[in-house]
Amino acid sequence: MKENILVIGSSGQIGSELTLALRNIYGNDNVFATDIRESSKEITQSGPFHLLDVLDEKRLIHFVIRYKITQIYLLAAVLSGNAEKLPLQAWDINMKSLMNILDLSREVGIKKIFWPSSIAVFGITTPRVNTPQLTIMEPNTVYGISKLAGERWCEYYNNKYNLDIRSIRYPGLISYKTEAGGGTTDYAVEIFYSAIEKKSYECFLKPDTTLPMMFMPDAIRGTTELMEAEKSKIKVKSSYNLSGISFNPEELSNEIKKFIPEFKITYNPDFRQKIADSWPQSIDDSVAKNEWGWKSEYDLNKMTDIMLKEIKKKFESKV
Ligand code: AKB
Repeated sequence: MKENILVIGSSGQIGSELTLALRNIYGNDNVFATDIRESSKEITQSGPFHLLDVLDEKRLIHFVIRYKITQIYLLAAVLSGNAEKLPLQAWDINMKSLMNILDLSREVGIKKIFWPSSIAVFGITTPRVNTPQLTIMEPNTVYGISKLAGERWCEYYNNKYNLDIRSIRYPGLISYKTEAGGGTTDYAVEIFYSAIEKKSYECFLKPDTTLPMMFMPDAIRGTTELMEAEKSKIKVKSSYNLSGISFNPEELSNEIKKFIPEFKITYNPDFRQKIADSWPQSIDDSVAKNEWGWKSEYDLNKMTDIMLKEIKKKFESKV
């Protein structure tokens, strides 16, 4: 059966790359990119793009029926740092968007749904090193609470309505295609732009704040591999732990200095330090490895090399 894929949030950090990866798999015209703001030319000129608000239930269901959508990737969310500034609006957006998609999918029979969870579902009472798939989860951020609630709803719709919803607890994602979007881990994106532009960076986290991170190509491949895995292999109905590279600002700065020796970092922790201190330092992803063969491919050096090269190209193309 022909697959028609709806991507909600194609202008965001994950959506801007996942849309292109899905178009490579399913064909450009079969992947409908949507967002509340215009997406990149790479997306709007390679296949269908529509302005669409996932909170507009009527327009959403008309869109899904009109374009015979069979799979939905819901990537719209307010990330951790921004969510603390507007708690109730962030909760509203993060939860209403998911509930709209879950209920619409049950009603019209969507075959598969992807929804991103996060390491933010863990809190200060969670074991922080090699955080297990099943463990204590007492998040103390709006974003983390919304992601934990979302995981429970995904499992509920999986069990009650047999909806095939699949999810990944993304660590901090690092990419060069879009700039940082209000997350606590986004220092690890901003630092590369600042290193190229100013050979320096003021970091909003302490030097020894170790967090689980992942280069975007690994995250995109992990997402498509999860979505293409045999349904019988997918035993986790909430969200999978996935691990990439764990590092702290000092270690990242030292890696950048291998390519830009004159790079200087300073530290000025802000409100996001408390969020980072409540998150794991590393993740145990053995369940994803065993159930559907997940394996990360990028290390810190390889990621740093590519990030600096690609961001340098972006600056040079603006000249
Ligand atoms: C954030 O920092 O809020 C996100 C996340 C870890 O989910 N990048």
